[in-house]
Amino acid sequence: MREPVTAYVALGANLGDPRAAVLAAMDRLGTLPHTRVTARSSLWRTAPVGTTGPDFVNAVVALRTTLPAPGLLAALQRLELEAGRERPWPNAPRTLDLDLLLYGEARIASPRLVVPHPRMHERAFVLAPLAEIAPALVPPGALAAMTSQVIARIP
Ligand code: PH2
Ligand code: MG
Ligand code: MG
Repeated sequence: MREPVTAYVALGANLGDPRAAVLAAMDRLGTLPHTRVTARSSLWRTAPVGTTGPDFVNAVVALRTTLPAPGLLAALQRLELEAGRERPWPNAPRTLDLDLLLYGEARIASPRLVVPHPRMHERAFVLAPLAEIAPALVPPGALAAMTSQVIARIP
């Protein structure tokens, strides 16, 4: 039996009913084999970064899992497909995006998966929800340096 690992997954959507999609995905993550959801951030409404289109709903969850990282990635991609994810062009509006941010202390650089997520520390829509559930993982001052990114916690 493998040792359980704490992994962090970023959720995002800006097509269809983003709020419902993100909430449903949080529940679905808890049904993955050998996996529990141990923390959920609030939902955040965020302006698109590096792309155009509707505002996003973003969130982050913590998982405790014994799935290996490639198995977890495959499960995330399956959930995206089940939510109707299409990829007509890079960063196109999407019904659901699930990004593996961190997998324990692992550093992974394979053609299919890079962990820690290479852009997570530039993105307020990742750091704000991550700070709610794992403040120690967000460098002090990081969010304050991103005030140009418009985000609001959904009450
Ligand atoms: N995801 C991206 C690119 N830009 N902007 C916001 N606000 N939220 C996202 O989830 C997001 C983005 C690439 O996956
Ligand atoms: Mg993404
Ligand atoms: Mg993605």
